[in-house]
Amino acid sequence: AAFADAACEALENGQIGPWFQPQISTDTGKVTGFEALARWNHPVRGMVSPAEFLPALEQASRLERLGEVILHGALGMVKSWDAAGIDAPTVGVNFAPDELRNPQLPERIEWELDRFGLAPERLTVEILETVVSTAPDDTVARNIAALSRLGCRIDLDDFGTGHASISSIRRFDVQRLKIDRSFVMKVDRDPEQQRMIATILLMAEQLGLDTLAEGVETAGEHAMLGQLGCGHVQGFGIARPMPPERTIDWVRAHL
Ligand code: G
Ligand code: G
Ligand code: MN
Ligand code: NA
Repeated sequence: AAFADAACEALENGQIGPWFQPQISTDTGKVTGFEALARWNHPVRGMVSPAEFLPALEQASRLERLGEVILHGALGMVKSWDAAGIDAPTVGVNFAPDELRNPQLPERIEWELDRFGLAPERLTVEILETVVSTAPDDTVARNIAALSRLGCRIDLDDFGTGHASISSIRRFDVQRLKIDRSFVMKVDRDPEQQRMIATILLMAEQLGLDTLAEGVETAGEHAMLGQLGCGHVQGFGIARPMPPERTIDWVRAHL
């Protein structure tokens, strides 16, 4: 309970906010976006993982507030990129299953986009594959459809770990599969991994979906994913998540 109280306080005093991890096109090597990842920079403990504080915030019913803080920070970052004249087209924001159950979510997102004067396609909504696999409740389905209609991009996160049906991928107008790290690991050295990635990429191609491999840790994995035809890569091998103030210099150094 003490930890949950501290997390709630951190959320209000600005200690919790988004860091950003770049996403790269395998064709051009250019940055096509960043994923916003919640971080708690604790004055004593140092960096606290979202794996620890998300459950605490959820228990305290503060997940919605976290979502506001991260979305606000992420869209503000896009404005800063635009102002700096760098090209980093989209920001990806993770939405927890509980947030997707809030009927006000699409309105809130539209309102934030308006407030920043940003086109909806600048925001990529990351939804876990598991959310669309098990028949999602009506509100979740309505929310995803509304965000799609608004023009936000939809990424299916941790793809390969759930059981999204092809019909659900279609129905929710998913644009990109974020292939789970478990398939990416050692893909340059393991033929079994190559077959799995190749299968996912073939399916994506046939369905007209874009692809991104997550958790790319080595140059060998990066090169193999490019050869196999994966559209984008993200992972420690390209860059670790970085604080907002480092993103502009990072993009400038990677043009
Ligand atoms: O960045 P890291 O690997 O530590 O993230 C751990 C988990 O927390 C991941 O599953 C990630 O999707 C999730 N996560 C990170 N930031 C956010 C956020 O802003 N909102 C939600 N709902 N989940 C997040
Ligand atoms: O669930 P989601 O895919 O949103 O989680 C992303 C998480 O993966 C982030 O917490 C991020 O810190 C972590 N991550 C990003 N790149 C790598 C990587 O190359 N290796 C590992 N192990 N984790 C990574
Ligand atoms: Mn994600
Ligand atoms: Na993921």
